[in-house]
This record gives sequence, C-alpha cells and structure tokens, in this order.
Amino acid sequence: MSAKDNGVPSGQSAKQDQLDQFRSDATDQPMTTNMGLKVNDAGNSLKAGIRGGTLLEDFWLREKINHFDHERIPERIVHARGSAAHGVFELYEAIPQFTKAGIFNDVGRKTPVFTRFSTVAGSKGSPDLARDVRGFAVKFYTEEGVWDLVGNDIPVFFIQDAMKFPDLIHSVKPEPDREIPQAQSAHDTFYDWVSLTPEALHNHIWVMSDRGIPRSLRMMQGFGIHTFRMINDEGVAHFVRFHWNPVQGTHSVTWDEAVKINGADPDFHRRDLWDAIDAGQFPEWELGLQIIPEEDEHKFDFDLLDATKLIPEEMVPLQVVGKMTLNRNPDNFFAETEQVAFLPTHLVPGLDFSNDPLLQGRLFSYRDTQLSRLGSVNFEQIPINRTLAPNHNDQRDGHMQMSVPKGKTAYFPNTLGGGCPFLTSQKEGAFESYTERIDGNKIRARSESFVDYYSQPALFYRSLTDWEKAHTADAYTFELGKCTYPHVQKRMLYQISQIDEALAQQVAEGLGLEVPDSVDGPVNQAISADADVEKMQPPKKKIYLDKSDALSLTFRMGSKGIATRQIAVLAADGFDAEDFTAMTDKLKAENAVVKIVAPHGGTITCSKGHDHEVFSGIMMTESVLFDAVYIPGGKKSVDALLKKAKYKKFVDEAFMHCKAIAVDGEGIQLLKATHVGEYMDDDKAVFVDGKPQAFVDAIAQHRNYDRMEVAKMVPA
Ligand code: HDD
Repeated sequence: MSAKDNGVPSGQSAKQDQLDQFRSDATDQPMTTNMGLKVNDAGNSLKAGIRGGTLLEDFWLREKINHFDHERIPERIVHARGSAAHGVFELYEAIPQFTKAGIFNDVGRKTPVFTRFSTVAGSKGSPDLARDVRGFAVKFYTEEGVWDLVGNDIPVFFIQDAMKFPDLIHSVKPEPDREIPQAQSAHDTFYDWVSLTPEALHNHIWVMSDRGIPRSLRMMQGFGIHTFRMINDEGVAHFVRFHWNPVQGTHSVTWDEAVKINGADPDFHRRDLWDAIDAGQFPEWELGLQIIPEEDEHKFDFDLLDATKLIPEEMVPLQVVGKMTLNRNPDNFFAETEQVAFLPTHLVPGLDFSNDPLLQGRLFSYRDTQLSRLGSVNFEQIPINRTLAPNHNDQRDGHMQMSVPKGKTAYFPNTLGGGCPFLTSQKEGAFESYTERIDGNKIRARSESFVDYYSQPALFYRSLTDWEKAHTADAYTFELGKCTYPHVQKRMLYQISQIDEALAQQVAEGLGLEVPDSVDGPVNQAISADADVEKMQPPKKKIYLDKSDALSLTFRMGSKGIATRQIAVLAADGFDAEDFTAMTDKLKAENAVVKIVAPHGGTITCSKGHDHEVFSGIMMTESVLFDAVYIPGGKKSVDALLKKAKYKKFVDEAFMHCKAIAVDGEGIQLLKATHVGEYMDDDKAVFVDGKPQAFVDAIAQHRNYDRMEVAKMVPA
C-alpha cells in the first residue's frame, strides 16, 4: 500500500519517499513464492498419494513453514510494549546563538520524525495501562544525519549511574523463580531494591502519582532527561534539557480505571493513538529547551549531571522552539515499530553529550542491544532506521548487508580508490566532539554532589494538588500492600517518611503498620565495598523552592477542546431525536467521537423513526473506555435502559471517575436510579436538560476532581 492511499493524509516527506521504495502492496497481485513463482494452492502440501506422506520436495511448504518458524525476534529487554507514528518537526525560531544544528536553524525545514512510545517493564503483549514510566523516543531524520532523542514521560530517571541499570530492571521485571508479576512494579523484589536505593525515590514518586497512568500517549509530556550540550558555530557550548509538552494537555486516568481498562481494552493507548491519527486529529507536542550557560554549571543546589534531578521551570524557564506533529500511522508494525532502533549515540553536529554517568553508559548499551535484537551490525540499513544523509565509509559485509558498495578499496587511507571516501573538516559539516577540559583521577566512585535523594521528591509532592496527593498515597498503599516481606514494607515506609511524614503516615495506616523512626543499617546500602557508607548517607531534605507549579498535572491540563474525546450515548429504541441531535451535533462539531451504547448491537430507532448505528451493545463495552456520558430523553428508551443493571453501573462508574455527565428529558430517571442521583445537585459536571456548551466545557476540563470526595462513596 503506498503512502498516498492508506486512508490517512500521507504526511509525505523525504523519509516517506525513501520508505516508498521498500513498501510492497499485494492489491490485485497474484500470490507467489519468495522468488516470484506464481502459486496455485496455499492449503495442501505435496503428498505421495492423496492420503500419503508429505514429500521433502515440497519447497513451497518448506519455504512457508520455515519462514514462519523464524518470524520472532527477541523483544526489547525494556520498553518491549510500544506504539509509534510518523510525523514532522517544525522549528518556530532559529537559535544559532546556542547550536549550529541545522534542525535548530533552518526555520523552513520540515524534519521527518518517527516517534515510539512505550511502557518500560512489561512484555510486548502486556496491557497499556500498567502503572509505569512511558518511553518517548523520537527519531529525527535530519539532513545532516539521524538524531535520536530517547527520553521518557517523566523528567527524572530511577538511577544516577548506568552501572545500576541491570539491577533496577532485574528487580522490577517478573521475579525469576515463578515469572510473576507481569508489567507491575508492585512486588517484593522491586521494593527491596527501591527501599535500599533512595536515588530511585524521585522517579518513583512520579510513577506513584497519576503520571504513571496517562489517559493517552498523546496527553503526556516527554523529556530528554539528561543534560546535553548544544554547540554553536563559534564552538561555544551551553547545557540543555529537552521537554516535549503535549498541545492536547496532560491528562491521566485513575487507578480504578486503569485496572478496568487493562481488562476491557488492553490496547487502549495503542488504539487511541492509531484512531486519532487515522481520523486526522494529529497529536502535537511543543519542544521546550532549558538552556544553561556552561559557567552556571555549579549554580544549582543539585548537580546538572545527576539524571535523578530536574531543573524546576521556575529556575530555568522553557524556551519553546518548535513543534512535532504525528500525522501518519505506520504501514506495518513489525517492519517499522518493532524494527526501529533508537540510539542516544545517533546525533548531529551542534549537539553533544555531557558527562552524566547514566548517559555515558547508555552510549554503549543501545548499539549493543540492537545486535542481539535485530541480529546484525547492518541494522541501520533497515528502511525505518536508514538515514536521509548520504553515507559512505569502509565498513563492509556482515549479516544481511543490503547495499552493494562498488570499488576496490575498503580501507583508509588509500590511493587506489582516489582517497575516497574522504574526510571533511568541522567547517565542512563534520561532527567533532566538544573539546572539554578534563583534569582528574581515574576513579570508580560517585560525586558527593549526587547525594541528595529527598529534596526533589519532597518538592514534587508539595507541588501536587490535594487530589493528586490522595491518588499518590493510594498508589503507594496498593503497591506496598502487594509486598509480602514486612521488613521491606517498613524500610520503604521509612524512605517515604523522609520525603513527607504525613504521606508515610497515610500509607502506613492503609497497610496497618507503623512508620519506623529508623531502619537497620544504612538506607543507602554500600554500592562499593570501599565506599565510606556513612558519608554517602542522604542528608536531610533541602527546601530551595517551596513549590513548582509545573510539576502538577494541572499545570498543562487545559485542552484546546474536546477533539477525539470518546462520548458514550446511552440510548435504546425510541430515544428523543431532537435532544440527541442538538447534543451530538455540538459534540461532533467539536470533533469529539460520539458512540451509541445500546442494549444490543446493530441499529436502534429514534423518536422520528430513523435508524442509528450502535457502536456497542452494553454488555460488550465498559464505562472506563469513555471520557463522558450523555443520556438523551425518550420514555421508551430510558425505560429500556433501566431494565439493564449494567447501565446503572456504567453511569456510577463515570461519576466515580469524575467524568462529565449530561442528560435530557427522561434521561434523569436513569441518574436517579444510580448513586449520582444522591450527589448531582451540587456537581459542576453533571448537566440536566439541554446544556451542550456547558457539557463540552466540562469535558475539556478532563475531570471534575472536586467531586473526588463524594465519588469515593459510590460503590462501583
Ligand atoms: Fe533505555 C530502550 C529511555 C536509561 C538501556 N530506553 C529504551 C527506550 C526508551 C529508553 C524510550 C525504548 C526505545 C524504543 O522505543 O525502541 N533509557 C531511557 C531513558 C533513560 C534510559 C530516558 C535514562 C534517562 N537505558 C537506560 C540505561 C540503559 C538503557 C541507563 C543501560 C545501561 N534502553 C536500554 C536498552 C534498550 C532501551 C536495553 C532496550 C531496547 C533498546 O534499547 O533499543 O539498550
């Protein structure tokens, strides 16, 4: 299928032109063997007699089964579960003062991108709504080469040094003896490790907050996390941190929804991303930079090289420089989303690394992992990974070499090949590593400037709204409640108490435990036999900023509208056509997705006798899959709804999850038959009789979290 006719606007670009050369399309084509031999039978093997044994001669059978036997490649060791899309990055303003990178200077350029979102811990087939960090990896196909910004949706990482990465992942993955639990951090080995590794607490509290369960991949931020460098034409460097902010706003679901969505639609995020792009509702993110002059490196209360620390936006504001739009779904999941290989070492002139010890380790890991995952040193030749920049060197051969290099020479220097490929200078566009003065002892240790583990998780927690705080406490309680070793639970409670005593107290109450005043042994366990463990114990938390508004989900919660929001219309035969049209015309005009949930599939008839297509029968769907609920009037319709208990559960759940609800006419009878009836009078997101605009405004707010206290009373 070509880029033009897959039903979505093509988002054609130089990268799409390149991919077009590899796309194949079987429409109107005969079936053939791999060698193009036409075949006349795809269901019977070649036999010695109609009931006889299969012949070894059957090359068609062997080709088909042999290919099938080798279809799987190892899943990613982390971030195995992912979804991706093509798009474009456009620059708003050139920043030559900071970097010479073409992508940040050429305002007219539309740089093609391929972006893959993922969960971290689960396997390839795990559910989307696991409580987890989300990967946010962007491949920019720039004119100068590929730049991969391989980030996450949380601005800080679990650990400070790559040396600990295998320990972190081994602790969170299913336990090795019985391979459970899948895609969950709520188990003993993870908390044994976290409670001994307080540098993980900052990332961890983000995951315990609603950030760990986003409403949509389109509605989360992205962060490059590490401090990188930008280098300008004069060779002057600035430190930089990268932020992606979703134009759709930042939104999450509640834990109760997440648990239920995982059962009702384990592909919820993948489907949501695909459907939005397919409908032409292209998700967008603005790229913001936090730029720090090199001379300011030591001006902060934390170390810029420490990936467990964020730089509050109040200290270094974001400079928004451009926008990414995802405008095209992949044609083939395996060829594109699975085979795409992101490497932090893929970068372009004008950008460079810092000495962040986590980043430095990543510079080794990603190329290494592609070799076992994709099986060959030639993985960069796979279509989705190919650069748009012309590329020539003397690297040759290897499994699945796809190009046919001409000439006699594959070495440098040479005269027999005319000295080609030849070297270029920095001025001619060559990449050169930033010249950084290094003066120090070779040492296997950690800088004391990294030993502050509680200040920033505490800042994060202080910056949350009350409802975010309540959700965070619930999450800690749930997760620790799954641990079976009391000493692990207690050590974790102690760690939480160092962040916030009231939070620890709340969690302890839920667990039926006491918050300990101290724990046996150092809380930052020796990571080196020679380390002075006492010296490396975290100091009491510092308060260098009372609060950072940008850390709360609410800071970027405002949506531009309700496009792509899923609205359930609960209706049966005889529903009021006028109510329905007034409300749904308004919702559709705002590009919301209106779906009728009827007592059965097929069609239902309105009061005017017209047939309306049903999206789903009530028994085949769940309230958690929708953002809002509308019930039109019509006595016959509402009476039919009242006869099915699932409708009451549907409405109660929507209320409990703080969603907007609107009813017209007799629709109120259904509300009165639910718990909503008891609480609706004072609620600012329950609308009775003909208030389409107010309903739309409430959906755009995502949730009415003011309702949270009463919503807790609803047994749904
Ligand atoms: Fe990593 C994949 C993000 C630290 C080793 N990582 C991977 C992906 C993302 C991240 C988004 C999925 C890419 C894709 O969609 O294919 N990783 C991060 C971030 C980190 C980080 C934001 C810290 C700031 N990672 C990190 C360390 C190591 C790795 C410290 C090892 C020392 N990461 C890997 C890996 C993966 C990977 C094992 C698995 C699949 C892959 O690379 O291609 O090499």
